[in-house]
Amino acid sequence: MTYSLAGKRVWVAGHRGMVGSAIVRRLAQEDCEVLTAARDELDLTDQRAVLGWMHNQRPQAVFLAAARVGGILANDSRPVEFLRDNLLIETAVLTGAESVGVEKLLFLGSSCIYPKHAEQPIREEALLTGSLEPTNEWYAIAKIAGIKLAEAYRREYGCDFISAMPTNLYGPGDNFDLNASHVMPALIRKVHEAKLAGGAVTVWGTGTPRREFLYVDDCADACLHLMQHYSDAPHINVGSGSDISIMELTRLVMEVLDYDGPVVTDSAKPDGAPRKLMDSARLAALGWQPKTALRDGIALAYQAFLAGEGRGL
Ligand code: GFB
Repeated sequence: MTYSLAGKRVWVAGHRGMVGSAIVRRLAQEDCEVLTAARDELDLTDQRAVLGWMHNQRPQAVFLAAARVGGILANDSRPVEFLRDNLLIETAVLTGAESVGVEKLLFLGSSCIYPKHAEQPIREEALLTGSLEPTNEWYAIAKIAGIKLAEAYRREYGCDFISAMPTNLYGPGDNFDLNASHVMPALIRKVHEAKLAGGAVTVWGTGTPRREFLYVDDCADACLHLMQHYSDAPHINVGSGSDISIMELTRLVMEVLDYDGPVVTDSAKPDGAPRKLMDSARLAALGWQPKTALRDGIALAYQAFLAGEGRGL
């Protein structure tokens, strides 16, 4: 154990989001005090406000899960928000963390930081070795800047800031707004609605790209594992180790939701990266493995959707 959370004041920035709420759920198993700040209480893009809040609340550990996030269409159509707001959030929180002497901070990025045509499975060393996927380069550059800022604070101020790069996540609290969501919640909603109304399930693009998926509660568990057992500059991939084509995923979601209607593709929508399977061997070497199989995770995500646990419904 390199860092214990026992008895600590732990801030989950972005606690209402899918990842943040999963981290709050996981922290309930730890003996620590969880700090949160509602959006209307603290604007994370306002550096002065964040500094003031952190000086008042004095967190000892921070999970930075707050970010402007979205699927391929949202990223492609709102570049300013995805680049500017994510840069503002990470700068404010990391600067505040150094200022108040936070003992340990974990910064959450995304697998889209890697080059579009990176060798698969993608190792952490692939970062900045090639051009990015155009549909999410704005978000990717913001997240790469966050990794580098965490590294800079470690190097110049000795801050114990680490970075985790999760793959495509899904689960309770996801965004089901079809214009902003990622593919998994979109397919769950589309299949559910096709089942109720009949008709075809529309898949964006060609359905041939492959994606790796990790259930969000597994990601939260991995974040705590890294917080407790990892302390170094390089970012760490957090993946499930296997991928699936979007068309195969569509069939799997239809199986889990018990719907066997027609599937059509919408070639007017982008495919994005052809593949984004990560090599998570470093995380495995630290003693962590995911627990939730894809089929089981989809069933749990569907239950959460039916229970209204999500946004954009
Ligand atoms: O999940 P997704 O939006 O994001 O799209 P990315 C994954 C693949 O699913 C793409 C296809 O090839 C989409 O064309 N797809 C099929 C759909 N049907 C749908 C649909 O109804 N909705 C959506 N959204 N996709 C994201 C980045 O890239 O990965 C984010 O944009 C973040 O910034 C996230 O990094 C992890 O996997 O392509």
